Amino acid sequence: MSTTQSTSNRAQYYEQIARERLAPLWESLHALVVPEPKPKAVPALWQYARIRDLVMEAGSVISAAEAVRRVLVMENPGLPGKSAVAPNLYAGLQLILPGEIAPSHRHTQSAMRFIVEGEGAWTAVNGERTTMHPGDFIITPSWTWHDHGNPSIEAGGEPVVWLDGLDIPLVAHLDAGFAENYPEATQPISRAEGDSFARYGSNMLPVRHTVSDPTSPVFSYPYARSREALDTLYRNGELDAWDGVKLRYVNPATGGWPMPTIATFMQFLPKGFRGKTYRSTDATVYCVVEGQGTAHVGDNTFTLAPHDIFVAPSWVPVRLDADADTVLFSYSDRPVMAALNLLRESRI
Ligand code: GTQ
Repeated sequence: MSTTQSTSNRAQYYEQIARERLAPLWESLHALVVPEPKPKAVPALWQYARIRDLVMEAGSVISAAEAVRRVLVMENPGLPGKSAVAPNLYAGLQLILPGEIAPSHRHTQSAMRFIVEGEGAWTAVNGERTTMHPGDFIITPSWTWHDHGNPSIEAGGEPVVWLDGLDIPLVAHLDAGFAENYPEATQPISRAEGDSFARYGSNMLPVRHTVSDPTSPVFSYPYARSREALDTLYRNGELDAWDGVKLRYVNPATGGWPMPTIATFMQFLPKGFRGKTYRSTDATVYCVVEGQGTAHVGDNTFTLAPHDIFVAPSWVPVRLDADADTVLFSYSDRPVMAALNLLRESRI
């Protein structure tokens, strides 16, 4: 049989099977079962100095009340239209102006906030408010009521911007999204600010505490504490050739991650640090807290300044250099990868 004939036979055959909603695996096998990850997501950088004015301008485009959440979503150029920064992760910059409230709701998506700039806004979770300071990491776990607010200008309020990290694309992929609005703009406050931190965030737990779910009972992890820990470890001589000084945030009741789908980290890179190359199957979103340096992510060279955000997709090599003492916050889908036995990493 000639090649042309067999090609046309095949085409005819493919049409026939397509009518039965069947497809030939041998045409797609190589793309389905790959020797190593070939992410559609690409490394990408958002320089805060370029986008800050646009974030602030959102404040005159729409109110927080009308928007519900006034957020500019960071879309990975390799995943257009998907509101995804990586296949399982969402990232956005949320703005809340003095006097505004982002109304209370809950959803099955887990959310974290990392405060970028501005002081004094609050998030309420499970009947407790926490005041935001730059560098704080705050969680709003799956199915917990949460609302955000900012005191009026008269009360000293200023625009506050934070990075939202959620597992929206993962939950969408799993068809497990549920959401509802609270009947009031804000949830009732039932506990004083600082209550859960005192209870769970002091290297102690209530005497009869039992673990009933994987989510951390601490919902605010203040920057001052994290920064001091990194600083102390560095002064004690801790310095990893790949990570600098890197710690992960923890659920103090289990030793696990703060939330089941999102891992978070903070690392210190001393001035002059030239990191070795690392890669991992968890996709990671980084936010520069302090300092300046360079992130080599795949073929990209990202020059870093405070508040810049960049993403390293699965298995893309990452190498970090610091030109000044630098602090990086990051979040990833590592718990998901680890739970599914799909976490691989390589320190090169
Ligand atoms: O603050 O609850 O960026 O529900 C996206 C979805 C923030 C929030 C986002 C959300 C929120």
